[in-house]
Amino acid sequence: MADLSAISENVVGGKADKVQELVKEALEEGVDALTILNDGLVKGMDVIGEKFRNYEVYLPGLIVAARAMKTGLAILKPSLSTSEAKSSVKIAIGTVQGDTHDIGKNIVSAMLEGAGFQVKDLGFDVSPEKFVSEIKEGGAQIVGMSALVTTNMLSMKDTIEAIVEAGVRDKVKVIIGGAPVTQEYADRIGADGYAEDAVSAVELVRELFGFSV
Ligand code: B1M
Repeated sequence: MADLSAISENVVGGKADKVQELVKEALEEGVDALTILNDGLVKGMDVIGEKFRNYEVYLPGLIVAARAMKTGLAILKPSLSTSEAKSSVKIAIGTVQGDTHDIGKNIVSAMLEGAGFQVKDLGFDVSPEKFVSEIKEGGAQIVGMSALVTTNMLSMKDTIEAIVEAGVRDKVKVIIGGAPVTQEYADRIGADGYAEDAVSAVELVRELFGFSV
């Protein structure tokens, strides 16, 4: 029986090889990819985040844990993205300017892709101008922004303002998320929606486009 707590522990310990092995084993045993993600990998990141906040680990520890998480996520990704039906909805998603945290954004991106949407992942540290050009030139109908550092949330506001200034606000729905982000903040900056996690992000996009959830 797959031991998902061992996956969390090895994420915390930054043991990428072990994480890779355990994630593969769990998949082979038929454990659902989303369960492995939430109860194994994400749980490990929560633990390391708490330790970082309490000065029990420092930046190098955080970096190796993030690397281990990403190794596991890479193995899970094909199982998270299993949808056959492709929707015509185009989504441009990225972590906002100044912010390099991309693990959560990568999960949201994979889940949206898995749900059949056409996702363009812009990576991290994405400028407002880049988002605007994805709407104007790339035809994005949804812009998804992620932020993990509280001060970088301001870049979400700046991006919405840039979209308004470029005259394309009516062409796009803006959705935001990330650990410090809230529905209240989304309302305040004029975003069309907020999602707490990747599953809710998929539901939100479906709702915004009138698909059944
Ligand atoms: Co950083 N970091 N980090 N970090 N880091 C946090 C965010 C922090 C809370 C840690 C802490 O103090 N406890 C803190 C921010 C404090 C604050 O602002 N309130 C912090 C800090 C301070 C920093 C640095 C400044 C540290 C330094 O240099 N001194 C630095 C900042 C660099 C920068 O961005 N400019 C930094 C760097 C790093 C690493 C590079 C080491 C690494 C990131 C690696 C990477 O992403 N490639 C890292 C990590 C790993 C973390 C923690 C531990 C974990 C983040 C994570 O991956 N969580 C984090 C503490 C924490 O959050 N517990 C922390 C797992 C992930 C699955 O969850 O990203 O929340 P999350 O995504 C979820 C939801 O939020 C949601 O769905 C996802 C899946 O369910 N979601 C969306 C996310 N985006 C969404 C978009 C949507 C919808 C939903 O719609 C578009």
